[in-house]
Amino acid sequence: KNIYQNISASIAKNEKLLAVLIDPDKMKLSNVSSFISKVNQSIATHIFVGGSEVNEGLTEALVIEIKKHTLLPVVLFPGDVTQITNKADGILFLSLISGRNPEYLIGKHVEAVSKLKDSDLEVISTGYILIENGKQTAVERVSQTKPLERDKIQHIADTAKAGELLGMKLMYLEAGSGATHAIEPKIISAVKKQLSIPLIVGGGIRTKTEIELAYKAGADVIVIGTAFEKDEAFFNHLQK
Ligand code: 1GP
Repeated sequence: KNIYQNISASIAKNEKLLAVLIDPDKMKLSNVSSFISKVNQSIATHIFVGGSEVNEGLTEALVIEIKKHTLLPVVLFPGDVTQITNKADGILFLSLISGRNPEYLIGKHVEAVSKLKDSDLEVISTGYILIENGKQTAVERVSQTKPLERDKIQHIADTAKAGELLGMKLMYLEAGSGATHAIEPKIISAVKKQLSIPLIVGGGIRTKTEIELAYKAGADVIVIGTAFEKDEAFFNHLQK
């Protein structure tokens, strides 16, 4: 269990990381083998599994199937406690620090402890910051929180720094799955400047150019789900 250590080591070597996000509600088990073979041939370094709303039981079955086909670390990115399974390697223990709903700041975490204390999952404390994107996202609807305004860049950066000062190990800037616009580079760079922990960026990234811009602005890990769901040919542009 050294997911976090490996992320930090990669960043120290100036290597950029790419996580492919798989939503258990959208991926058919019968498609996992061919999808993962494309992931394996690409520059992807991690597989994240999760979604805002996932039927119980789907996550574990999906993780078991994914693990049959890859050696990449499989990390849970759960929208709810019901998505926790010991079959994965680690879990982003997310606190939605852009919002003010106590359930998503600490409540669900307390519920999760009974599942986590007997598991071998590497638990990685992660600050999760939702940034407005012009339309309501699933995270916003499910968590009943407001995203941070995208033009209040100092406030976004201060929120991220507060998370780091609270001891969070990773910071995740989220535009929302399927966002029309990815997080702007100027937001990424302002946040990065204040942080000394790794920065994850996701939501609405669908081209190689957007990936490069986000890396250049300071993203250490980029998360992409929808673009691969919609068109697996996108992997062809991201070969090793
Ligand atoms: C969503 O950040 C992730 O939580 C990925 O977003 O599905 O838009 O790639 P996309």
